[in-house]
Amino acid sequence: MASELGAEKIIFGEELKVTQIYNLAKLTGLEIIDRFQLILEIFQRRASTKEAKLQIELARWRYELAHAREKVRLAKMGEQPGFMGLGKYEVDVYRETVKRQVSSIQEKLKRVRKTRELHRRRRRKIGFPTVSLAGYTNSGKSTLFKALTGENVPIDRSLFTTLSTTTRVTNLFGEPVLVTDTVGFIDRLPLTLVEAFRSTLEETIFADLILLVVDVSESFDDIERKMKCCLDTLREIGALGVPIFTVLNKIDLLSDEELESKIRKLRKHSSNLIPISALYRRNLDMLKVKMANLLIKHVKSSIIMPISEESLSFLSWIYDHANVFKVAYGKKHLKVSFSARPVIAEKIRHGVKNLGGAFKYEARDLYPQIKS
Ligand SMILES: Nc1nc2c(ncn2[C@@H]2O[C@H](COP(=O)(O)OP(=O)(O)O)[C@@H](O)[C@H]2O)c(=O)[nH]1
Ligand SMILES: [Mg+2]
Repeated sequence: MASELGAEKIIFGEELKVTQIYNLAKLTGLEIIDRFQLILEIFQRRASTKEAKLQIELARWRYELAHAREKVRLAKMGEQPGFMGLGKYEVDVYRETVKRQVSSIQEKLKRVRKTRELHRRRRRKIGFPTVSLAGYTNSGKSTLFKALTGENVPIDRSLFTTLSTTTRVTNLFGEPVLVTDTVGFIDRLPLTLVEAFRSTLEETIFADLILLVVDVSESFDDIERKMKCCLDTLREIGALGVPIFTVLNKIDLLSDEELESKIRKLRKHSSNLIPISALYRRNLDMLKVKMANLLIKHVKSSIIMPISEESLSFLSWIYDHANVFKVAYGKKHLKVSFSARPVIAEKIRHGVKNLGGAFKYEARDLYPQIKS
């Protein structure tokens, strides 16, 4: 089949023994990748922090260590000299080298963990509210990610240099919000990859909100098991303080009655259940309003200030930073009503005072107006 398809690699969904990989490679002349290597590669692509990268390297070396004897034996059989580049190593020499690598990485990890907190604080300094999409592979995270961030959002260019490919900006009612697509949970995660998975997930999960994406078209038992596994893991890596919305995705695949009954039973695990279809963009507005309500609570205010060159340039600043509902021009004064995040409203209050105007809070904790 591989030669018929012109395949360059064969990927197995199971873990293979070194001998099996060797024999399959010999038989087909192709690169053989098993479950362990595939998962490792996915993590590697996702890892951007030093810690996550080291954890992955560690997992790779530990795998080498566990299979060293077998590899050397195969290399010595000599049919394929230098198979995996090991031909000239003796078992003990090789094992020693690998062991030294493992302990050197462990040392580095200890040092890296100390700087972890600093790293997190720096991330927060970007200043925008952040959302992480977590959940099992195939639940629809990337589809939702695309649906949320698909439109072009104009934003300061310099921001992009600090963003990875899996973080993008979305526009929530005029406010920029960062969305991160995280590495997916999988069943039968090889034990040796647990740490690598956690640190890859960990770096992306420190957000103001986590959207836990669940494939609600699966059987109830699967949904419940996966949801529990995600929630437990998130708790264990310390994301407990972050609010979690459980997004029940793929509602297009089930009947209303089915959905109702699943929601009823899932309430005991999560109080924030939001049914959507990411693919068919159903209920995305509802999701966005709930996100906005949490991330960008607005206060509604109005100001009056004397018309001057200064106040007009201040008005354009207000346009850039708040949702302006109405501007009314009098002979000498102008009146602006707007909603804005509390910090912005405070800045406006100060600005207006300096310009000799007046500021009034109309209402607090307002949902942002839906613009569209
Ligand atoms: N029917 C249906 N399929 C969906 C929906 N959202 C995602 N999918 C499909 O589910 C599969 C996995 O989606 P993906 O976004 O790659 O999942 P991820 O692994 O969590 O990133 C893809 O084939 C999607 O087209 C949905 O709302 N309805
Ligand atoms: Mg994905």
